[in-house]
Amino acid sequence: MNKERIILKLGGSVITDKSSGDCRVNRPVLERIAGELSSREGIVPLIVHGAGSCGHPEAKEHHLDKGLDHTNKAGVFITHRAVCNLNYEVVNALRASGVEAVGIHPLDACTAKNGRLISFDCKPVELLVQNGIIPVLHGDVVMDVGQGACIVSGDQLISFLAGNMAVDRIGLATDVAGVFDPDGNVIRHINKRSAGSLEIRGSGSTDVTGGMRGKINELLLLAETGVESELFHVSRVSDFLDGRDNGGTLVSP
Ligand code: IP8
Repeated sequence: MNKERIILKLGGSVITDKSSGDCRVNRPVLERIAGELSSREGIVPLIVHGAGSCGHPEAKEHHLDKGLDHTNKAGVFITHRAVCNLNYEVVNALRASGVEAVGIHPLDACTAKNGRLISFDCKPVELLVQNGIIPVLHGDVVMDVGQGACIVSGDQLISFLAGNMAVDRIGLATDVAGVFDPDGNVIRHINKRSAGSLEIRGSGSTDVTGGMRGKINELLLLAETGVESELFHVSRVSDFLDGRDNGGTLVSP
């Protein structure tokens, strides 16, 4: 049987508690998702996760989204430490469920220019997948040839991976059911044309990567390269993994 290669993004707001300013990992959610992944033989997943309360507050405090200057160098270490700690928790949850996984840290492997990734050697990720080990990547602070440093979101990483590796499906588990229309109904399908007229509300104020609007912009860029993605509520992860309707929003070319 040919296994399906899937990128699953776990939104920072689903794997952490963003209600307080402090880093709080949502372990029950991580354990549930790890259990879902461990029970699916026909899938080869790549996991990407966001930062939530373990990285966004630090990135904002040190204004790393605006670049590096003589005042915020310590922010590189502090922000990276926060997301790496979260990454360690995600990897541990997977391994505790019997899923072999290892963390990949963008700061170590990526270069950006004015906030956009310009290089990332995907070969180690490809070899991990081929050898049955799940790579777990995350949004991170990345060194930037234009502005010193920047914040690369997990969504931008998905685009990069999908552009440089063979992937069958891409799904983003979030704390909302999808993109909503003004009446509060999930818009089941968006593309570049229909997205132009959408009013998309941002998420919390600590989100330095643009919240839902940033996410949709990134997925539309991905769609322009011919790759579609699905955004759905975290409670529908099993539907996504099994290829059933997940009630969310499909972003397509
Ligand atoms: O939560 C942001 O990644 P995202 C990464 O996917 C940092 O937007 C370090 C704030």
